[in-house]
Amino acid sequence: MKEIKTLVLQPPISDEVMWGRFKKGSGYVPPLGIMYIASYMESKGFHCEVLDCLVEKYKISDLKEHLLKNKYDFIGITCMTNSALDAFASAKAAREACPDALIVLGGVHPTALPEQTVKECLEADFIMVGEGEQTFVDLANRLQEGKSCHDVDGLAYWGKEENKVKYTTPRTPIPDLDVLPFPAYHKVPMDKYVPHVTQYVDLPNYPILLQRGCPYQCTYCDHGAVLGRKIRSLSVERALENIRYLVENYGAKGIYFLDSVFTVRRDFIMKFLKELQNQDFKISFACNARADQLDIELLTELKKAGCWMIQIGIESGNIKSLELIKKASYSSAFKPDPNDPNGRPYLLNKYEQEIRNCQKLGIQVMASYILGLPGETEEDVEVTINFAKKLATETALFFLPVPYPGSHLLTQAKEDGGLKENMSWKDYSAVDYSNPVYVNPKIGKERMQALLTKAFNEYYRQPKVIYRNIKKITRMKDITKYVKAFRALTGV
Ligand code: B12
Ligand code: SF4
Repeated sequence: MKEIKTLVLQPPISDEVMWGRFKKGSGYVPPLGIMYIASYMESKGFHCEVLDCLVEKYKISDLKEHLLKNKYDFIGITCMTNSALDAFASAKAAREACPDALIVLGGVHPTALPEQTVKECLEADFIMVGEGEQTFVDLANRLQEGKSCHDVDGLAYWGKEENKVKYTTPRTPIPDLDVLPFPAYHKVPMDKYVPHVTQYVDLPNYPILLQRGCPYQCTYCDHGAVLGRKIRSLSVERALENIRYLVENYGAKGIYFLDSVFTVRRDFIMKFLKELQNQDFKISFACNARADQLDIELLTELKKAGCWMIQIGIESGNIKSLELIKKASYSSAFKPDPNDPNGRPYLLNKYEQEIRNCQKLGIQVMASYILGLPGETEEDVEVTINFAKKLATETALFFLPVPYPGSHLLTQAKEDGGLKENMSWKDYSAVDYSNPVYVNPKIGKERMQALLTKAFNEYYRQPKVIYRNIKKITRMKDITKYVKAFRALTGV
């Protein structure tokens, strides 16, 4: 049987699209999605290379040269919305360099918009919808056996005879994550990965995913499209094994848990944290969480296990906006708090309470906010900026609304009348607002951009934020890191 030569790749993406105003501190994270595909391929007996054009700082010409030199039979390209044009350009380069190769596109963007992606990227033979591991292996098997690929589950493609987009049976998510090998760390240059300066305290620092899926329905997020609403977790044993593997083989001192909501399954995470505390290695870690799920007991366990930072999507200081974006899963969260003499809504009080708990325990918080959501006025944006300033977390990130395909925010933005027509995928950058996809009609583009700059400038010039960050400097090497972070966030 013919041995097929396979590559999965992350396309070259410009720094402007990737990092925009955060360019000065830009960093790189191993692309776990395609690394999972490569290791799964390997576990099924296929050789599969991984090329991360971002960390290699490849331009499209470098990619083409690489493809010409290596002549692959099977090429998979990962694709997010803001960099969809880069993924399409990579597919074109792949087609030119390896004309007979099977070329497929997968990831969040094709999953949200399979029909459109098939039509926009005719160089790709197939678009893969959903999780890619099994679909990719099934295609490799067909290719090796010289059989047709058109009956493999989880695909969309252009039906030449019917002259329309056709679909195969949808692929169901992998139920047991323990069957997956660890991502193919050995296929990427692990020593080149240094994350964004705000995302670590100790290096080397690598990402891990313990759980896939998210049951929440925040309207600005399209996360559910690929990984689904149902939570699937590694077993605690397997999760610890993955960390140990990174510690022993790559000297990891820090971990970033990429799970959309690390604390979503309280029982699982409590058990995991207790076991982590008993290990003979120590790591510092950061994770993503929702404030409405936190409490002092959980935070204490997080701290004891080595958590130095939690990223929390606060998003707004306006309760009507929090309700619009469905930021809580229960409606009482938006109502006045019965225990508050001033009748402030429960969710805002909960945010403040849990941020203060983090501050008490010495866990840093990176809070993110969206300014100018549909329906908001300039005054509402000021309310959010002031709420952020009151919380005074060590780091705050301010974004303008980006209505991703597959998200309900897209409908909300359309109804609001602010969604741009004839936009390009690169306008979806969440950090470069030169040509935003959505402009709040009550505020206007120039004012939205000005408010964003104002938010960053006012926030990081607050003495209590500066003090809180300086207090964290306990080692000489932290000074350079904090200067870098300050410059990255304020753009000075
Ligand atoms: C880590 C991460 C990053 C990292 C690394 C990204 C990377 N390439 O791995 C960094 C910091 C660079 C990043 C940047 C951005 N990110 Co990000 N990121 C994530 C995060 C938290 C985890 C990604 C991950 O590893 N998932 C786990 C793996 C297993 O899933 P996966 O990557 O989706 O891959 C599976 C499938 O999609 C599929 N698949 C993926 N690629 C391919 C390729 C082929 C050929 C096949 C067959 C299948 C396939 O198979 C994989 C395995 O099952 C997700 C949220 C999440 N929890 O998923 C957001 C997320 C993917 N990011 C998002 C966004 C918006 C961004 C940014 C635009 C933010 C910004 N800075 O402005 C940029 C864009 C970067 C870009 N490439 O263009 C959105 C995507 C929205 C969209 N439609 O594009 C997400 C979904 C977050 C959200 N909830 O909105 N991100
Ligand atoms: S923003 Fe986070 S909590 Fe909300 S749906 Fe997306 S992944 Fe889930």
